[in-house]
Amino acid sequence: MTILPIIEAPDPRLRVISEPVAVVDDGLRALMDDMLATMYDAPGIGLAAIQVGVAKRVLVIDLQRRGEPAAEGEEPVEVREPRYFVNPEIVWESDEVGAYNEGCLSVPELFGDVVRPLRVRAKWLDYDGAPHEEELDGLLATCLQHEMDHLKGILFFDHLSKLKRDMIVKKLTKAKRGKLAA
Ligand code: GNR
Ligand code: NI
Repeated sequence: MTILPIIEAPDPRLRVISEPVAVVDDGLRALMDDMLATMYDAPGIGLAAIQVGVAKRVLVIDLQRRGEPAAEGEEPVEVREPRYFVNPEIVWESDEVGAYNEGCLSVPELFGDVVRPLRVRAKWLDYDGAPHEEELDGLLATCLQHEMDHLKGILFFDHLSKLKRDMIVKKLTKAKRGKLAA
């Protein structure tokens, strides 16, 4: 498994529209393994393939809830629950919306309150190419919508007011200039 470099905004590659996957094969599974390793390393709770430069409709999510301590006095163990979404589609969304203070691995250290439907019904293929359809809520629903935006070249700050968006883009551009000069 390889930890891949994560593309950071502003970068035109993050605006590319991702293409549907034709078959879930070993090559795609290797990409999903690398994406998961990259996401855990970052660390983040989700990653879309385009964030590592691959324009395919593939994303991984692990909300990484902290588990119970294995024994009294010990550190809680990380419960890994990776979820793989290939060719995800939202087939229904709730009228009820909510705001969540979102971040993004491609927008380091910057956050903004994004309003989205609280519940969605989604269809996708899993790691083995098997179809699923489920109604999702909570952070999983928020994260799935955030990741699916990446597949359309949309970043979380595109949902904010122009004032807040401009502020974020300015900070990102400045940070990038600093890195290039270093
Ligand atoms: O790690 C991440 N955290 C997060 C927090 C709130 C809403 C969405 C996210 S996704 C983000 C990882 C990422 O950039 N995925 O594209
Ligand atoms: Ni993101």
